[in-house]
Amino acid sequence: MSIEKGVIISPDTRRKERIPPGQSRTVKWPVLDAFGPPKISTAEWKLSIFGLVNSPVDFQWEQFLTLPRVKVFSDFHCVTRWSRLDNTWEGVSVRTLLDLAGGAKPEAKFVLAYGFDGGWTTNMPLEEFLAEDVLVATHHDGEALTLEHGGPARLVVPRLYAWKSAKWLAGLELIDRDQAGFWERNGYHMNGDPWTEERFGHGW
Ligand SMILES: Nc1nc2c(c(=O)[nH]1)N[C@H]1C(S)=C(S)[C@@H](COP(=O)(O)O)O[C@H]1N2
Ligand SMILES: [Mo]
Repeated sequence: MSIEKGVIISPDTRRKERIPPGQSRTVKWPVLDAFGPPKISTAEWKLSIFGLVNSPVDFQWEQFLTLPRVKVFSDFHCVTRWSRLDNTWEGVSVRTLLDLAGGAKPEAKFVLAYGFDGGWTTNMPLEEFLAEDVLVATHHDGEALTLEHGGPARLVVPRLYAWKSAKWLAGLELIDRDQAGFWERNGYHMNGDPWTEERFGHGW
């Protein structure tokens, strides 16, 4: 398949075997979440970058849409064993968002992502979060993200299991010590690398 010019290609899509161990391919795109979609109007929508950053910032929807945009081609692996290949996401690189928040303080080592769905969170190492293919997406395969898939905007972290890709993204908090998010408190892995099957167990 041919990929548009200028698209960031997630390195895992270049593997000879693109399906991680214990996964199988789905062509459809299942919907998975803990509580179902929250109600969010773009008028009330706000994305906060806070915690261990030099100048915490909130973006309103209209403002968010004026930020420089990227496209990322990547695969999506859910810990419940389905993998959806060949996704093109469009949105704003988290590197851009962090720059606009004045950059990370030196003691920042982890990130907590917050959803609008009732305090849902997920955690990950700052290093994984800052990979080139991580973005806050507003579009998937050329269409605005539907509410069920996390619209108006969701985090996408292609190199980790899909539960780290927070739907209905409300905030990104940089922290110094790892803190378990919603599924992590319920037994899912603190890191979540699909290639080494970091499905369960805290690693802390
Ligand atoms: N805010 C929020 N984000 C979430 C979840 C959730 O419950 N709330 N579920 C996660 C899980 S377990 C998966 S597999 C993916 C699924 O994304 P999809 O429904 O678009 O396939 O979203 C992740 N992001
Ligand atoms: Mo999941």
